[in-house]
Amino acid sequence: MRVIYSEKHALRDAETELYGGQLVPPFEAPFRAEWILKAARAQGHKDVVAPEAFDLSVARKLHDAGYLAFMATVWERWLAEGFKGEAIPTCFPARRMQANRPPRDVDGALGYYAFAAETAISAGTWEAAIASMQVAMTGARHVLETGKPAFSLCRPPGHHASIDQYGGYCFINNAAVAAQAWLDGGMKKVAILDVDFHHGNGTQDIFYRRGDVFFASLHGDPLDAFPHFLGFADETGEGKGEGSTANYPLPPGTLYGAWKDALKDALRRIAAFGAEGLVVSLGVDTFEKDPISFFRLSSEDFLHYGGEIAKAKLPTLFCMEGGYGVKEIGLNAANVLSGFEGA
Ligand code: SP5
Ligand code: ZN
Repeated sequence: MRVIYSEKHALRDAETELYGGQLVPPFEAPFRAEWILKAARAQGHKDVVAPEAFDLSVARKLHDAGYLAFMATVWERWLAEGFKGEAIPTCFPARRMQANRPPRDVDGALGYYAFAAETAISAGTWEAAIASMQVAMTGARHVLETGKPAFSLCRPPGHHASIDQYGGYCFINNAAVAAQAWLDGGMKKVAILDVDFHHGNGTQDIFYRRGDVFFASLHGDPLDAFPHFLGFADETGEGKGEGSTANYPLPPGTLYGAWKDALKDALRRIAAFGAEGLVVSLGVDTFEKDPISFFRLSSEDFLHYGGEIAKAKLPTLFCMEGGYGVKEIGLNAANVLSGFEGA
């Protein structure tokens, strides 16, 4: 399978993540993309290309203009304040406060445009996020033009980035941009299948009121897992989007059997929707040894579910999302691609 990879991912190299009351080295770090690329190559996915130089015009259709302007300048503004650490928000528009006036002050603006505080902004973050989006768009173009599948090795990930908020290690919603690029290129209906351990709150937010993109997500129950405040089964879409969101929250300790049942139901819903293309938000943090997650998939299970996704027989783009800490993230991601092609 064609793999799209940019060395610019390495520009996203924050020193800190707020975790357990400490500033620790981030789980979402450059080694991830390197290990995944190596494992993909080792399984024969050797057609690796660099991304094309797409601008932000498709992203501008999905993300708020004020949000994108903030992201482009926040690091310089933070430095200009004379702060010594990385940019982390401390004050949020909480219940019964006003969330309609982006503050002038950079500290305030961070809280306005972030939904979570674990993700520190550092030098190079925005450049890497744009490169990651280009990786997704280049994969989308390849699938649209050839009908063949592709793996966009996106880093930083994207599925938590909403219309106007970053967090969960995500800044631009790569999978959403890829789906929009397909619609702009002539597809009438697209599906996004999110198999990352965490709910794709950003992707859901972006398409919640639209009828042209079906969003299905299998994830840790928000009552037990990040992002905690979205991803419940009763969220089904709104207005033109009513019925085009499907959430499968699953409990701690979930094994492949129950996970696969949810996957099959999601794929059935996607087929009924009439999607012409499938973007897979591919997180491998469902692995049994993932350091921050609680599903129990084995490396073989990834191979198997790649085959299940292939049964949809749709033009398919895989966009890398999460998966942390352990050597097997490469094996598990490559197994999904190999399972897809072997089916
Ligand atoms: C793309 C992606 O996978 N983003 C995930 C961001 C999760 N960040 C918050 C992690 C909090 C983990 N809490 C773990 C508790 C373990 N008992
Ligand atoms: Zn995740």
